[in-house]
Amino acid sequence: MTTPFAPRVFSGMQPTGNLHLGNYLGAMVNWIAMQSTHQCIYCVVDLHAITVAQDPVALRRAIIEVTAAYLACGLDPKQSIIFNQSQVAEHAELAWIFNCVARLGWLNRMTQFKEKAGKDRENVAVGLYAYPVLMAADILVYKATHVPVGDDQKQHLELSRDIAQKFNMDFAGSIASHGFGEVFFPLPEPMITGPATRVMSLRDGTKKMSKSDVSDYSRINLTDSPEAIAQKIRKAKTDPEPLPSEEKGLAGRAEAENLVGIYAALTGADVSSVLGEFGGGQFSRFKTALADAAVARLSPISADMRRWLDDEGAVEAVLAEGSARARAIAAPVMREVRDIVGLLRSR
Ligand code: AQP
Repeated sequence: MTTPFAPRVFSGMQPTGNLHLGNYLGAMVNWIAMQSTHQCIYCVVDLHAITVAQDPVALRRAIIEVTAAYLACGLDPKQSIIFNQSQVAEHAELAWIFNCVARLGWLNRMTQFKEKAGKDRENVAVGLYAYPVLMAADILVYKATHVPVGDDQKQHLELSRDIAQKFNMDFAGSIASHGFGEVFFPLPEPMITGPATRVMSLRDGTKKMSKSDVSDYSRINLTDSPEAIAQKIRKAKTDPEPLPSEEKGLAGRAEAENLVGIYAALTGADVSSVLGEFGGGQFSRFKTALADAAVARLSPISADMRRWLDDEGAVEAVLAEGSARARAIAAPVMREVRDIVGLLRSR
């Protein structure tokens, strides 16, 4: 089926701490590649970060650091729009409209909310519950068609599609009578195709690597020194068996599978050739090679990040310019949404 929507990419990361290898291999590598094929909009999603308590000073710092990481990884502000979410008020405005479109039953199924709220569900912020609705607004306020993310975001993307579809159906008459075509919002496609779509914790191969894990040893941060990377990999949990020589031997060995997957993603090799090289050997030799590969990939990024952080004003200027460009796309879409819903435009 042909779609009336020009291809456009949107994605974001939360400034809840340092970016880590999971963010990089699960999403960032894809973001960089898509810059040469698509119009891309990359956001630092600061309004998502405040769905859990943040220290204001640390949050401000994290917004700058995550932006510096974007730039150091290779996002190009001339090619792509790079900005922070809270500077474009249309995200929050469309999220409210979508709060009135999304159904409670849909949100009740979101596994990330259940994991993050845990046993304290009565006490968490309403914003944490409504997080996927804001995410739908982030994407759809730009009528984005493609969303490169890690595997953990699959369910949220499905919800974005459900919200877009319900809006298109609920307001079909108004959309047509305003001359906005048959459908107003595209159904955004998840692109879960990074070199490692789910990188797991170095301490527990059944949990995803995460910024908010209390143990810094669970993740490799893009800012870690070569010594810290080597030490974290040396201490990474493994099992007593040697590495298998074939892929099927990784079944039931979550930690081994994770480390081999990371090495394959970093070196561009496939898992079977990694096992061909290291299978039958002890973890120590493999871990040394893994640390070397991680340091080779991340050192230039952390060096470039430090250069950006020496000039915070330059980072803020990138965000200000990106926000103006983002607003120029979002504002007309939001004006049309107001027309469709029956709200008056401001004069
Ligand atoms: N472990 C992971 N493996 C692969 N991809 C991952 N992503 C996150 N963790 C992994 C992808 O990175 C992008 C940005 O994620 P985010 O900042 O929006 O927050 P998150 O998904 O909730 O990541 P964290 O690190 O776990 O943050 P906290 O701890 O603050 O919640 C997304 O595309 C995500 O899929």
